[in-house]
Amino acid sequence: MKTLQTKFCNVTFPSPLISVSGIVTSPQANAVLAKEKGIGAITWKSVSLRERKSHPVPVVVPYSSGYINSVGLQNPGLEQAAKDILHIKKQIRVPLIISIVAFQISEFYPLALGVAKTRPDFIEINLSCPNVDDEAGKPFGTDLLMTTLAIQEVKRAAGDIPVIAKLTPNVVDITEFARAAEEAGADAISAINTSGPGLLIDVSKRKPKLGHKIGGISGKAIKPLALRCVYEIAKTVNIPIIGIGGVSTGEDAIEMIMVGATLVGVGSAIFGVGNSIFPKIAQQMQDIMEKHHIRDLKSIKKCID
Ligand code: RRO
Repeated sequence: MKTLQTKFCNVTFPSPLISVSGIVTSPQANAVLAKEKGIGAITWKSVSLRERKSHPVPVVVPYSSGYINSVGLQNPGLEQAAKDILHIKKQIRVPLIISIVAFQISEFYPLALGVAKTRPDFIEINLSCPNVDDEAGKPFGTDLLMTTLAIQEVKRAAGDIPVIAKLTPNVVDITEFARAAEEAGADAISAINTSGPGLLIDVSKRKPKLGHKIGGISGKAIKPLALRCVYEIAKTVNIPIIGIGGVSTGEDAIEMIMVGATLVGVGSAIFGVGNSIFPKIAQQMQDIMEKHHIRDLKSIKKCID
């Protein structure tokens, strides 16, 4: 049996397959997911300084090529999240990545400091949230200066905890943002967050299917976009990458590693299949490795010119 064990930022992961932020939201459900065979790490739903309620339902809608969502950054806020994290940390044996989200640059330092006190293995900065510092309401991750400032603030608070910058694909040149993230001190990059936003219409009701009308596109539809982004980022920076977007099979995961990812995020497929998607993808990866004489995952990483 080929090993899937993977080193990422000097932390050992039992598998490169990790849950992405925002799919499994309740603390206890994450503790259950962490026990699944083939899972390498858990990523927590983005935490903000203060509690946020969800957008009007439905907040996630499936369609023929994936999903669109507009959950609205629903989370209980830092104080409650810190208690939840400390409680769940005792129950899980895989690395824990805590995602954070802020609406002004000045929020990042106190937020990251509060999260760092819970001693997660990683802090991930979600740079694709609405940015109320900016009148246009753009996510931080579409502005190079904001990307730099957000990462610098989180790095200042995180101490020895490695920081991952989660990039949005909704920019003209994602490599500029990857370079800015590396130069600002990010220890790793995750890419991509949802694409779009998109819109689906219910013809019978003559209205949008999502309660919030528009939302991020995920799942199968964005796999080629994610592969292209990871490919370009891997050519640009020297820090490791978590490849995210439309992964639901072992072949998808191997493709992500071939274009330069070290870890591979699984998101929408958890909605579709449930927690058993992890042992399923892990087994398929091992079968592909056997069939194609792949010694280990390191030997195929970034093998595409
Ligand atoms: O909560 C959301 O609506 C959400 C978040 Br924080 C995110 O990062 N990406 C997304 O598609 N939805």
